[in-house]
Amino acid sequence: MKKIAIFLFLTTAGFSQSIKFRPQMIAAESFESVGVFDVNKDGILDLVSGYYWYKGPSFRDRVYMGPMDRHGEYWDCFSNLPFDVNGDGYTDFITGGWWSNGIKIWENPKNDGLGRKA
Ligand SMILES: [Ca+2]
Ligand SMILES: [Ca+2]
Repeated sequence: MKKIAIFLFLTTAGFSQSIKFRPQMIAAESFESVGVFDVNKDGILDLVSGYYWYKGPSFRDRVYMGPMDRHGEYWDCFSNLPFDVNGDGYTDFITGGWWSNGIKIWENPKNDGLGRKA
């Protein structure tokens, strides 16, 4: 089983100090990629991976976003690129996979979740 792990940025000040990382277990789900951006615009970075987003800073609470296609052992989400596609000030994300032969835009509906846009 694949596991999602991120490395937290633990620097305290300046560029002259060394950067330290520590692994943190987020969830046991297995997806192909993860994006990092502020989903709910509270000033805290969140994680988006597969059909969930995980609320920062603890990433313990997850929000289901909607169905996602699966092909064998792979999910059709080989990237999670944050971008405000519709220019409303809320970050959406762009994903795509080998089997979909295209890209998909998940539009941020400005509340506590994300939805799929054709
Ligand atoms: Ca946030
Ligand atoms: Ca947007």
